Amino acid sequence: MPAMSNPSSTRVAVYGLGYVGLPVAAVLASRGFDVVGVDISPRIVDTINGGKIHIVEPDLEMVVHAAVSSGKLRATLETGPADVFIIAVPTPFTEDKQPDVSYIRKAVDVIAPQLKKGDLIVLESTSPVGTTEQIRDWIARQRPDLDPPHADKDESDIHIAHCPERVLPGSVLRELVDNDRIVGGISAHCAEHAAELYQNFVRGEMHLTNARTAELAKLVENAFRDVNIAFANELSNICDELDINVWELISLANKHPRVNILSPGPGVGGHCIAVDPWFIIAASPANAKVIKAAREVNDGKPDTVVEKVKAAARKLRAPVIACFGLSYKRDIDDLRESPAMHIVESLARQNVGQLLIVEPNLKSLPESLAQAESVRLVDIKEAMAEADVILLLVDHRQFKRIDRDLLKPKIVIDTRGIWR
Ligand code: SAJ
Repeated sequence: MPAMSNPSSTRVAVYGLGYVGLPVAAVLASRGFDVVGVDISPRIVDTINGGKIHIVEPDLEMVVHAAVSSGKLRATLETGPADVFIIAVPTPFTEDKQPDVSYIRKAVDVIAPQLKKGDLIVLESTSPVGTTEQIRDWIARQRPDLDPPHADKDESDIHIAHCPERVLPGSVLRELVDNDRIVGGISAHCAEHAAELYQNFVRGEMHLTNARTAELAKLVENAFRDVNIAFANELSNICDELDINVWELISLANKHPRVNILSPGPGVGGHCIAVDPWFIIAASPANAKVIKAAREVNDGKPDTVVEKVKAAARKLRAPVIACFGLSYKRDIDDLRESPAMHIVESLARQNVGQLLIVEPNLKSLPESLAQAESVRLVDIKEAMAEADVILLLVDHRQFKRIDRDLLKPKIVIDTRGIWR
């Protein structure tokens, strides 16, 4: 499949400059496209136009800085016409665990008036099944002058496809280029047009399909991981009850050639794995039984950890508890759906003791904790000197290097098994 013929004369507008949109925008700019990044936050727009980034992601700042300096990437609050529109906005869920596609709707409302014949719209955001077709219907209502794509029709004035992002936070730049991509078009031509775009920077294979299959494939990938992590978390609960070391157990079971159990932890966080399975459950509640049970096991894990800490604190007169890590996983600053945050907030709310937080990826505590009197952000040294209870929540690389002898006199609750 040929790459898009002339990147320098193709303008790409990327909506949403977050963990997905910003790397995509920067990489497209580095391949010579004329890229406009659109975000609703003036702070994010200013940061990027200054050649800097607002998130922690290895090497990304370098690529953004180069793209901005070369004039190929600029961020803006308002948009104009483009040839390609990429939507990379959040798709959270509501309180009753229903998908919320309102950010996509808002982006489409801004894009629709700017569309012209031949334009391509790509939805990168993880989305419930049917969203790409929904985008087509929203546009058709606003732009009756444009012939919209349909599965059973070869030609259309515009093309719409879903090309779900699959990058792992912490390895985004490598995975953006190396991973295979699923490209789901509303029609076959839509998929081909989107694949041409991605061909410019993706070294992995392109797999063309329809939009609904692409939507479900993305959700299923994350549900698969959630179910497997739930299995590990359930094992850790069983092992606690039976007084067996779960880490030893898993490493022994994994010696079997067809067994590969993942690692238990304090719960599952992030904006993807803890969220996406609910989109499947909402769409097919009667069938998604294992997927739902897995969500419940993983969501229950933070409270199990809180109970362990409370039991340890009860043995002390004025407990000082050092909580190592707040982010949802190692070596990033992302706090979204973080089980560590949930645990620390719960301990603070219940006044379990004085809480010393160690989080090398943050310069200050998030607002929900900054106000609490009993909570302080400290460095590793201070935490080790003052705490009676050491609660390991995130396996950041700095924590792995801690001298095991310093841990000996402490009550250690290691939810990730890094000090075993
Ligand atoms: N976790 C465990 N035990 C494990 C592995 C992970 O407790 O053995 C926890 C992590 O600590 C974290 C959560 O699970 O709290 C999720 O972390 P992750 O590294 O598995 O995944 P994410 O959420 O950072 O990224 C996922 C990836 N999906 C898959 O691996 C199937 C990524 O490829 C997706 O692009 C991303 O979701 C997304 O945006 O959907």
